[in-house]
Amino acid sequence: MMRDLGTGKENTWCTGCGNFGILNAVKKAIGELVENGSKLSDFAITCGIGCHGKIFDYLALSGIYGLHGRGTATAQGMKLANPALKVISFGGDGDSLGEGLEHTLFAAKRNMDITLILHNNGNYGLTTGQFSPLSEPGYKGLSTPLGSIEKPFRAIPLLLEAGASFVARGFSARPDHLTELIIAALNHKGFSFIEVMQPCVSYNNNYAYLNQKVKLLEVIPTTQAHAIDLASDPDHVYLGVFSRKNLPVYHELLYGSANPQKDRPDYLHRQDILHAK
Ligand SMILES: Cc1ncc(C[n+]2csc(CCOP(=O)(O)OP(=O)(O)O)c2C)c(N)n1
Ligand code: SF4
Repeated sequence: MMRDLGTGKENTWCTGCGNFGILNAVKKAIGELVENGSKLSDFAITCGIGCHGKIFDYLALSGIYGLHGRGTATAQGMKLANPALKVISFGGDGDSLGEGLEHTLFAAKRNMDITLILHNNGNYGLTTGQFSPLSEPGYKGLSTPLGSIEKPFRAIPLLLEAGASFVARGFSARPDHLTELIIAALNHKGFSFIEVMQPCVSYNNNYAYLNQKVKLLEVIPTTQAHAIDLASDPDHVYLGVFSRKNLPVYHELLYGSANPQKDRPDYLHRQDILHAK
């Protein structure tokens, strides 16, 4: 029987929030990996601050509840301290591409062997609907009552340009497809990024729009230019894998196959090194 990764904590997401689909897909993906030989202790999670971050409370996994925008910074530290871990970072669109933009882009640039799951609800949900770097033009919220006049970032082109070696998009209302993407991302060696389109029923209920526009990619695009075109298509929200490349990963460039935690000299040996003349 598949292990239940729930914590029993009271769930405070709004009824109908897309975060539920993401939580279920993550549980299913990790459950399947555990059935196929991984151990729960192989996984570690981190998050930023926002509605997305509450997923930390609902998953019985070890990790660090990060600061706003610092989920990928925390994840990089965890991976470098113990490269044997599969580290998953959960970020919001404001969190990862606003406050934490530089951490996200540099983690991708380094091809850090971690997974970032971006909960893209197109606004700052927890703080009641301010516009985010991914809000569509015209988005009306607390800080843009007349509609946003800014052009949004497109997460997939941004992360592809930054150097992410696995880039995909899922939809919270297609949990089986999302589960497959999460398994593929966790099995990928290198920086894996999944943009999850997620309605925020309270401040940006784009469920009907997304449901009508989503379309599955049939194959992985063979060029970055084609991947960017498809990811930016104004008429469709393509779902699937946009790019998957085998590239050197940061911790191996740094340490080779060593693991600083497991290979750490004991206390007396460290004292000897410290006091050696
Ligand atoms: C440095 C810092 N700035 C601002 C805040 C206040 N704050 C908390 S959550 C949040 C917005 C979260 O939006 P997003 O990351 O898109 O996540 P969502 O709630 O939509 O899942 C803000 C601005 C904070 N906690 N820390
Ligand atoms: S405010 Fe939006 S993102 Fe936050 S729990 Fe409610 S529906 Fe979900």
